[in-house]
Amino acid sequence: MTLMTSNPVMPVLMLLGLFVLLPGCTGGGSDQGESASSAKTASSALAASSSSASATAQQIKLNQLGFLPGSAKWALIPDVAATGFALVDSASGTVVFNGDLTAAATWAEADEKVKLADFSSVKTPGTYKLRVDGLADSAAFDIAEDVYEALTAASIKAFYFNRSSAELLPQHAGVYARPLGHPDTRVLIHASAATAERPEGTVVSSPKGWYDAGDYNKYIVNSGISTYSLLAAYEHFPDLFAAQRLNIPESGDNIPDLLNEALWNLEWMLSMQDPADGGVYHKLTNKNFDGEVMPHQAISERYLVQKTTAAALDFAAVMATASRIFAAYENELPGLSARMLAAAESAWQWAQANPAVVYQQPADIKTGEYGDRNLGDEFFWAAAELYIATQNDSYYQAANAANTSATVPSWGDVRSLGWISLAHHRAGLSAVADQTLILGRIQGLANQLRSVWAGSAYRVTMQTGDFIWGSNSVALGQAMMLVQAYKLNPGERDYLDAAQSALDYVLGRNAVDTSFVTGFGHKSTLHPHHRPSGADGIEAPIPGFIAGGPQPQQQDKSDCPVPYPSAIPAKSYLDHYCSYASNEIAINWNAPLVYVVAALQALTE
Ligand code: G3I
Ligand code: 9MR
Repeated sequence: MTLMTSNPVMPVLMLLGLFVLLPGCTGGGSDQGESASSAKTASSALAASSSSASATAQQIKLNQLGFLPGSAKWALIPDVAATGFALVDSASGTVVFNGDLTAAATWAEADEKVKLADFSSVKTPGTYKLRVDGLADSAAFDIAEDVYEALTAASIKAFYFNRSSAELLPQHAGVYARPLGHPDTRVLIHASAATAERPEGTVVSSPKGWYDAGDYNKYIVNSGISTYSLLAAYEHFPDLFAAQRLNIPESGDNIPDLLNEALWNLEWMLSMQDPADGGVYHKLTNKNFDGEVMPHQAISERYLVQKTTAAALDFAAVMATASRIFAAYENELPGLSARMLAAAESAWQWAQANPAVVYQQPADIKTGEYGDRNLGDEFFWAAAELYIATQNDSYYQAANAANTSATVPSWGDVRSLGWISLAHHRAGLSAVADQTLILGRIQGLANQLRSVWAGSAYRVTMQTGDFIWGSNSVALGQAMMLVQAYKLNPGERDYLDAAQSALDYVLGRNAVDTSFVTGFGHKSTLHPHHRPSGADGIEAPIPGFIAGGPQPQQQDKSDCPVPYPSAIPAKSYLDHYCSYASNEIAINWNAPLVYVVAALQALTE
């Protein structure tokens, strides 16, 4: 374990004799953040000193972890009189670099005027602070080759912490060990999903998978994009994951841990297919959301609810993707790849026969909907993945590529996942694929994002309309698309720099001066809407989860005992357990974090 010297909470705790492993004070992938942390009070106290909106505006704000030596390095400076800045060595106080600040400009999304400090040219590893006359020094941060290693590991391990049907043992989960919850071996067919073969009330087994988010339900649509994003991270950057050990139960087998973790969910997904017809149930759920209890205390009856076209297509796309990747593990997992491809093709067939079955929430079911009425993007994505996996041209023809645009991926709009896969596999595609179209779609979107970034006072891709539920995943989804453009055009460095800015944004270069990843950074999310983190009696939240992030609709405000500090889009964030609309965690928000941080590590030179 390596201690991250940049975390000022750590020395404070050591002084207090509270040596506990504060998540984020840890390094390495094997045991990060799993030891006790009764330290959250100290951490909260530190955070509280800068909690008012005006105090936040007066902070120098940057990626709280720091930077890879080769990355772009930007900091946000409040609109003070100073025109220059200094980078100082944190320990010695020696100035190592002086630079000019940009002219102040307004970022409307935060209603804030800021200057920027660019110290990208500093590549020497070390621990630094940024200094500007008239302001307190920034907190210390690192420039280091391994600056994101613990984050990459923890953001994947978060999926392990969200496993359904698993006991988390102390040797893997540390203080976050917990009894098995939701075996899901006895789940009932809901009336909405009843068929002749499986009438209402039929008992089926559908174990494993990840809890979707802060709730304990499991939704195929959201599993689709989440699992794909993890698989894509592996497919695109396998070297990064080959030897990574996450200290999960499967560590030490012959399969990379990222794939072991993805398999936990893929096995569940396979069980969500009706063997009689290839259709896929939309979700496995309680009737109502649980209270703030641990998994083993949430024992309501669970149901398989309605087969939908979106579920079938997202399932088909992910299984086709997984079949390609697990083909390399035939010895370890005999027959799995073929089984996945067959499952993908039968789900596709079901969707052909049932092309417009949208989710209709039954009256007695109150949990998440993931309802989506536009299915063109799901058809495109599934067809693209099946084409790549089978090399059968008819799938490409079915994809309707010429009429499909590129957009920032989200659970409800998955078209660009198809473009990502087509571009990645472009060298092996048959003549039917339009290579110019594929590259053009990705570049077209990335160019738009890049120009927003270049013109942004905050130097980010986020704009007002991006501040929706799960806004942090919008930033990361934008970065994923920029990464694709950079993979295609490594000469165009600003694609990568704009993607780095998204990581900077979620790790602290934002309007609330907060690292949204639990356990990472000197001022990070402490009270996520995550039932285990709320109910486990441990102060520190389970590490490695990214909060949804600011968005002005505040759909949860009547459930919150305290008001949001602001209604401005980029500042409408409430770090309180009550805030499911700004502070929940979710698998589809963590997965692009994994992808982006992995991509930056793999691609930054
Ligand atoms: O599509 C409109 C868009 O046109 C408009 O510009 C925008 C303005 O806010 O709203 C968009 O709709 C939003 C939709 O998400 C798509 O982003 C809705 O307002 C918003 O209420 C909706 O939020 C969803 C939320 O569930 C409530 O249904 C989130 O996307 C979704 O991530 C979230 O998912 C929940 C699951 O249901 C249950 N498990 C937890 C999970 C995370 O909170
Ligand atoms: O906890 C639920 C969260 O996972 C969902 O994203 C959210 C929106 O569907 O709903 C949360 O549950 C709340 C419910 O909607 C309203 N009553 C309070 C619940 C939170 O405790």
